[in-house]
Amino acid sequence: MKWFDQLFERSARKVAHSTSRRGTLARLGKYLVVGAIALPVLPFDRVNRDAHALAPGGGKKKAPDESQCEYWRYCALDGFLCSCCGGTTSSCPPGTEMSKVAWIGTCRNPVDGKDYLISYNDCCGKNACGRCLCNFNLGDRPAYRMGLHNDINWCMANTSNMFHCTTSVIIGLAEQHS
Ligand code: ABN
Repeated sequence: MKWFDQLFERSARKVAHSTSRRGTLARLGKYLVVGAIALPVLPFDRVNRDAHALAPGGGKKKAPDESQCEYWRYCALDGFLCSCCGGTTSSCPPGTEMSKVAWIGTCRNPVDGKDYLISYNDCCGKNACGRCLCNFNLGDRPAYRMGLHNDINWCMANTSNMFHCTTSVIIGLAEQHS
């Protein structure tokens, strides 16, 4: 039975050799190295990566800065931006009240190329905010046409006539007349 013992011993050694801890680790290390080299060149789909940050022209899109006079909704705004005064583009800062009357302008949204009616309501009840004064006058007409003039304190119909800042509320799409 010696031959049988030898055969068994040899095959046991072979198994032990090929499954040794060092051998397994060496094989694992080899796979890791090959994997690390191969992974970056695999064909990942990167088409949609950063898609949200791409502008139509392919460049990086910057979020519109609503505290800058150049923001499209302010094309006919004359006053202090409420977004710089504790409010937002379309809401008044705490402690002030939206004007009951307003001046309406028409501005083009560069994102969709459409014209929108914008209501420039003043916020009333506190003294002038003094920050982010903007004065764009698209469609503005001289003061004798009051409804077409933007240089007016629209707090005139409120309990307090004190002007604080101006909002830009989107009313809807402007009708196209041909
Ligand atoms: N609508 C803004 C404003 C307020 C007071 C005076 C002029 C303009």
